[in-house]
Amino acid sequence: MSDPVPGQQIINDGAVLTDGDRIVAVGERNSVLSNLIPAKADQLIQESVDCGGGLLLPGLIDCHTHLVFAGDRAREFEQRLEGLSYEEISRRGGGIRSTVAATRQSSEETLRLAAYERAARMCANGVTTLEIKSGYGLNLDDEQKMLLVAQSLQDLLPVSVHSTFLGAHAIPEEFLGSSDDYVDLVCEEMLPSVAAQKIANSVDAFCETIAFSNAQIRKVFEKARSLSLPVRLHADQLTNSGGAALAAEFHALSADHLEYADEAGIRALAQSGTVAVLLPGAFYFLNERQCPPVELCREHGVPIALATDYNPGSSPVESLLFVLNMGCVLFGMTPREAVAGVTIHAAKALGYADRGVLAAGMRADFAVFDAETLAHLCYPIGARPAQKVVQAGCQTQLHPHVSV
Ligand code: DI6
Ligand code: FE
Repeated sequence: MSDPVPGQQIINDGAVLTDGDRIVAVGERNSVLSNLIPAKADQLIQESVDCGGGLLLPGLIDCHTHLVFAGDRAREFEQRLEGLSYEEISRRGGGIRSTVAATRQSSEETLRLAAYERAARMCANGVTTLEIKSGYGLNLDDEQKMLLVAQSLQDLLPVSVHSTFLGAHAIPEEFLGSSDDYVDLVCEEMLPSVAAQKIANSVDAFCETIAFSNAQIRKVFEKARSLSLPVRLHADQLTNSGGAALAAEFHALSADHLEYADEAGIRALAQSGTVAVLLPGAFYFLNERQCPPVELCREHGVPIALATDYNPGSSPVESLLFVLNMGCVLFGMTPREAVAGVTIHAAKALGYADRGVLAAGMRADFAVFDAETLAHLCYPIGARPAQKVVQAGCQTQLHPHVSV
């Protein structure tokens, strides 16, 4: 299939040659093999894996999750079914703050075990890079605990973790009525400590009427910039608060959600090179009506990534494959755009130039699916996990009992 976009071409009868954790060559089988001295090809190839005609993609990248948490929000799910809104539940002290209470009470080991189980199921779906946010601790000790748990997952599973400090996620109980004091704590104590310990790769914040104002987020981002930490933003999810423009002003890696972003916001993202991360799981689960501006992103050339937003309150969605389906059905994306959203554009949303594309020099992260075309991958719901997953050049063991 010819396609002008590099890295988005489907090659029939293709092959990938790797050396250690890197790709050496990719293309049609014959041309890949011609990279090798023919007489020595057998000796040079130490291991060959037949993918059985499956669809081999770059390892999938879930660039927005909150998967370290304790407890659940099933009671709030019921309250929403009874007619209460997500914002109203939050104003009554539930929402993010109820997960904060459970997470603070949970030991690092208990959190790790639960997060490990969730991440293992995501890996079985072909995920090889996972972004994980803090934001349910909201004090230095508990934020630190979450970030350490997040980072430790890459020692336990075949996955690379990008950890994100989300101290400005919600105003903690003890700072209700004095949110500026909490923002000062984030800027003066938490951010410097997180940066010194190198436990976060980036900084996120929640810009919303029920969370932090633009002025407060500007303070957090200025501090992050002074510590050389890149930023990203939960922007314009429930209202248009100018979040997209704020993210662009700080050259954020990504602006996430964006349901209520307007054309000025999208134009600003285009100019700053910020990726739009769309989260159809939260849109679906909160029963939202306002779709994010996909067409404006296309018009202005803003790359669109898709992610699970996996969290107990607004998106209890573990499957990035289901997110592909929702991106198509709910947001009108094409299967090709959806797959680009969990590979090449998701890599950009995390600031990575070494993955998300099958090309020489890139990381040897792959997932193989029993699918003929990208449409075959996007259309079933919850049916087929990955058949094979390779991370950093090593084929990973897929545990059937944890696959979904
Ligand atoms: N927006 C979201 O969708 C998640 N965080 C955020 O800022 C929700 C987190 C939660 O409800 O626990
Ligand atoms: Fe989120």
